Amino acid sequence: MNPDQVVDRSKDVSQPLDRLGPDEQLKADSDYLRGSIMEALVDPITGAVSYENNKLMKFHGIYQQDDRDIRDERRRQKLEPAYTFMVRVRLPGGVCTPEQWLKVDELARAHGGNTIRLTTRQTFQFHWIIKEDMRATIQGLNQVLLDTIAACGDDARGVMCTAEPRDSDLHAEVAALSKQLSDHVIPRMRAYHEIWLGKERIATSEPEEPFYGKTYLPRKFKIGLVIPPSNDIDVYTQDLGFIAITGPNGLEGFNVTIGGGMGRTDNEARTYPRLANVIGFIPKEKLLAAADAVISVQRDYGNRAERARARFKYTVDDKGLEWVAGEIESRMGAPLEQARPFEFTSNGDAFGWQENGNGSFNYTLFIQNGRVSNLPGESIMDGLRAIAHVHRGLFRLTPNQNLIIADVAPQDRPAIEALLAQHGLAESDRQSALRLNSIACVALPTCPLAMAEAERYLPELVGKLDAILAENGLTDEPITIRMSGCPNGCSRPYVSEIAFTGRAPGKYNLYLGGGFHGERLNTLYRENIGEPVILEILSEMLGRFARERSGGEHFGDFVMRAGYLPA
Ligand code: SRM
Ligand code: SF4
Repeated sequence: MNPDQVVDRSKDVSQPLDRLGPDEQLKADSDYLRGSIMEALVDPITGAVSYENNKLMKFHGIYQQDDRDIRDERRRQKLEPAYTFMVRVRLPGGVCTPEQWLKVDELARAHGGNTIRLTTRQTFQFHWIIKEDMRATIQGLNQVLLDTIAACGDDARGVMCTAEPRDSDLHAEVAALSKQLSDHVIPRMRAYHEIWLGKERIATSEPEEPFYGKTYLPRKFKIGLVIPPSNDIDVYTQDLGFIAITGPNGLEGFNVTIGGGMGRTDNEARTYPRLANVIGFIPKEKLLAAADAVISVQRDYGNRAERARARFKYTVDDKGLEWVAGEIESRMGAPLEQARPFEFTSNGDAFGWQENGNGSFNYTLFIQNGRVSNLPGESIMDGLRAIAHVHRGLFRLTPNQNLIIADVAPQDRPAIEALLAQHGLAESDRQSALRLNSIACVALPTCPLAMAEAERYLPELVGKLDAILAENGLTDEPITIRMSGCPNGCSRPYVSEIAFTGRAPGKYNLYLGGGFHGERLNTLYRENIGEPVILEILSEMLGRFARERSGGEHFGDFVMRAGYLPA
């Protein structure tokens, strides 16, 4: 056993299955996530897969969906729903090469409805893929060394990392660690290689999943590494976070955060968003050991009976922070050191051209809600394909759904600038600061859980709020605004200064008072309201904010101080 790897991976660690929820039995009976996916893919009778296979395919990074815009019409015509699949790539730290970009672009044009979606966790999603095209899509990704393993499912997901590479050496080191950590924590999943890549099943007496066992984790588990002063990954919303701490010689280690999460269910007070706690410091050499220790605590003590309470944040609250921290220390075989000082200043992106410490440049492109497609006057998809053909650096997807064309050598900058201009992208950041700080989840028409629009509506609402901001001289005032089509919170709304979560078509809960750099949860202000009421409320508040704010005060802090919300 690697001495840094304190969890013994040589035993099958699956929990006993008595008194556990149905998903636990499903996982246990799945033959390590194989189920009958292979057969389902070639079943010509339906465009869908069974309920069980759909659940298992999430571990492979795939979700079955149907086009909700035409669901009723299909029902009227007595047709099965228009089934398609969403495929999510695992992209640690959001880093991809131009070659990988070109392949993603090619696959999206061939199978994914001519569009790519950049997500809030720095990766690509393809939508609209039909069952017959799924293998070709995943094999295409494999050609450029991309995979979709554990992009969803009850396992440790793709690891996030601060996107902005301005302090080049530090960033390179932390980004490399996020990749190493992602490769370390994903399940072994031989099923993935057999089903999608046509590899032979190998008979072996070795345990297939020495760390996870047959039942994997109780629920999804999210990890992120962040480099202050940016808190772009919203580290306090991660199940497990690592805050980079530097000294005179660069990266020394990380403060460890545990127990963050956003999801909640309406009218279910036992579910709630929770900010992570900082539990201590680890030297950088202990990163993998610390992750193993934390994930194994959740594996062994997470709630496997009640899925709605299975996230790590509830384990932390149910068992107690001190107990969980103690268990982590004992599994690490060393105490956590005292957390070290750090400071966050924002969770947004710095747009336009920025110079790196090593003399190269980055261009951060604003991509509204992460939607890469070709729009009239703004051919984002064609433009980025053209740039990928000449770019010699990397692309970095940001946690705010934007894109950094990174590591551009000074002599290459004019060519990139010309292509940005040619495709209508050169002024992507000439927007109100509100729009530049907006995030919306996908929601309709693909998300089965959406109760209201998000991506297709927030841009319009921001346009109306922009008019109010302009009247009050606030166009350049950065305010975070996020919309999710349901309470699950995929846009991380509960740490935003202004947030909406969908309740019904055209109706949202309004939350206010989140911290500007993600340090404070917001509070429910009004329930189930439509656009006229939203505009009326925010018009009054933004007017007062413009007149009464104290120097440099952020909107989220102002609504708290002005007494709109309980202290
Ligand atoms: Fe999410 C489920 C989309 C980030 C909390 N999320 C879903 C599904 C897969 C719906 C489903 O279960 O069938 C959505 C697919 C919609 C579609 O058509 O694409 C979906 N989530 C997304 C994305 C694409 C939103 C986006 O617009 O970018 C993000 C993909 C991230 C990625 O690349 O992995 C996305 N989801 C998040 C985040 C933000 C984050 O992780 O930083 C959260 C809140 C943080 C958290 O997990 O606490 C989030 N998604 C959820 C939840 C609620 C989990 C909970 O604890 O209750 C669900 C529902 C569930 O798991 O049962 C969910
Ligand atoms: Fe779907 Fe809800 Fe997530 Fe939006 S927040 S993508 S509506 S699950």
